[in-house]
Amino acid sequence: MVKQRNFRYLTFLFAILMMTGAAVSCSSSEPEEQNFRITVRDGEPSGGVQTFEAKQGDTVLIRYGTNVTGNFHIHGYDIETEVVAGRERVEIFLAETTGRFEIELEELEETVAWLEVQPR
Ligand SMILES: [Cu+2]
Repeated sequence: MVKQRNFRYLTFLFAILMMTGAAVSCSSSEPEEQNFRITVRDGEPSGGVQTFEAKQGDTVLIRYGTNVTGNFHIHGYDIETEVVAGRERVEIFLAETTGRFEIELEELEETVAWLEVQPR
């Protein structure tokens, strides 16, 4: 009799813990600013081709640098940024569209990074 009551109490406690856990993991986080940097040397991204991760609604800030003047193109968002050799340029935009998008050095058709936007 006593054991059964304890069991029921534990089940109840477990259910409460599960619900609390679910509530915490489902709570949507506030939009953030995500900062990234791409440095290209002779058409190759230094440190390799990285994936920049953001969540829908985040502000994305990408710092571009290159030793050869060229256009950086974020596919999907269709944002093109001309970067002059030796001069840093910053592109800021709102990550509204979810998905995985190529960032390309347009003239060389070289993938320099990926932007991955997850649903919030
Ligand atoms: Cu392109």
